[in-house]
Amino acid sequence: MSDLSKRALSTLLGIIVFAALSIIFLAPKHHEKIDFYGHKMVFIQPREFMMGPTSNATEWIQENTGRKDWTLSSKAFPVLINNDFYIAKHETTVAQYRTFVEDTNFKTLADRGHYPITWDKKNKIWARQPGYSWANPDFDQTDDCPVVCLSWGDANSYCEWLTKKAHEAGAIKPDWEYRLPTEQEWELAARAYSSTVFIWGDDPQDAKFYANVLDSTPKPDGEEIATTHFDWQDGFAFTSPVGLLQPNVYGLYDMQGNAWEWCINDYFDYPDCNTSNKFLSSDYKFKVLRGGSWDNYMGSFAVTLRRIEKPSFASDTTSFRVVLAKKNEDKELSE
Ligand SMILES: [Ca+2]
Ligand SMILES: [Ca+2]
Repeated sequence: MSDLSKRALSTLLGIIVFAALSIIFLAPKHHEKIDFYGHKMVFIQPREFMMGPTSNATEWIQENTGRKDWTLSSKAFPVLINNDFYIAKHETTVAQYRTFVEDTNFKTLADRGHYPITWDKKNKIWARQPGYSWANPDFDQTDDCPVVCLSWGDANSYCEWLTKKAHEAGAIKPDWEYRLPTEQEWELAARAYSSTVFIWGDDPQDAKFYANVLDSTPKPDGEEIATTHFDWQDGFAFTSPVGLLQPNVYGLYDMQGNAWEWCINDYFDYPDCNTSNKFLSSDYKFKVLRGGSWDNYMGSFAVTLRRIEKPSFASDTTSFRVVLAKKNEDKELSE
């Protein structure tokens, strides 16, 4: 090979190596999936989207749930999310929450005597019953099931701990944090690019592919199943391990069903809310849960449906998933 050819080959190799290194080091970092303490995170592209029920969704929810107080919106409205954020692929699990409790000796509201709502089999009512908590719900769970029986504060405390751990480990930038999603972020992530009643379309029967719902799976103790339930058996009378069914377009699992998910912002009326992605301090003392659970039937799975509860509310259906985002200096939380 002539010197000229060798130089040409060397130059070519140099270009290839430079191009490869450029791809590795100069590619947008924000598309990386960050996995800290087992939280696999998915980047959600900031953009404007239509939040709240489309007209057909509003009609459908009101006809099928009779719970207008959970929707309170007559039409969809545009929301601009202009901050980068990641959202966890999965609900937070029993094992993840246990790591937090063991590290901090944290006491949830239930551990302090404010027991979660569970099903009173004797009196056949939902009631606060002593003894139940995230570590001991009223049914068996495996470590990879969503942790339940959590109040808003119980969920928020986990996020604060995770942020502290991540900063200590240098896993996230100092001005980023783990926290609960805003409703805007949750709904954008859940909908992906859909405008249908459910994340999978308009047919509630397709829930069987995407969501652990209230179905006809027999209860282990032979307990009677509520009369309004889906007529298939998904094999789970209570929570299921996270990620068993199909994800949405973003690759997020159990956005509908399995466990309700707390959002960080105060409850606010639609459409008189700030249409950007703020935390919305207000006079209200309520928070919002999204997505429905193992104990819900059709209406609760409308992607826009809002379950409004006091921050101290907890039941054997309440859980959360984390978001990773730059700290919001504007946030003002009611508590
Ligand atoms: Ca089920
Ligand atoms: Ca869920």
